[in-house]
Amino acid sequence: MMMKTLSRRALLIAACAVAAPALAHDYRVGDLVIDHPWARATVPGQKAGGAFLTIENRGGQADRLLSAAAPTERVGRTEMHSMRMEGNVMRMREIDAIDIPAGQTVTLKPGGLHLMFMGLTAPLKAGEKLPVVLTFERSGTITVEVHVQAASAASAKNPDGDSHHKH
Ligand SMILES: [Cu+2]
Repeated sequence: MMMKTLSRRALLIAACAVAAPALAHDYRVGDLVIDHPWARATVPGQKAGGAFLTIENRGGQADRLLSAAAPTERVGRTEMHSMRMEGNVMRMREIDAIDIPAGQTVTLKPGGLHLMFMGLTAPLKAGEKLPVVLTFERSGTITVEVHVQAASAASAKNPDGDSHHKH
């Protein structure tokens, strides 16, 4: 009995070792490599939160991100946003698609293009993972895990990605 317990534990450890490469946290679909999807933790009452990732197109043909969706009741809907300065105010607006040119890497990051979880019913907590379904025009659909990270002190300088947004 003891032996059985031990060997099961050994198996679990082995399984974890095998799973380790997943910690690299990137995904491939078609010619696209999607790296490090993450979102900012939100505070109670905050209705929207930004999510970010990089998309590298290793192929010879352009692709486009057509939609993102978080299949959880905690998120009302997920939008794609761009940001630009209007005078001294950073404003964001919803866009229909994000172009992923052939051979290029598009970075969704605070202050730039981003995904926006709208209508949050509960805060996103640091350490959580949220599945998000990305649909590309050419490469199809893939589900990635968005890792929720604490909003860093540095991010307070960037008027993006969370409740400071002006629509
Ligand atoms: Cu936004």
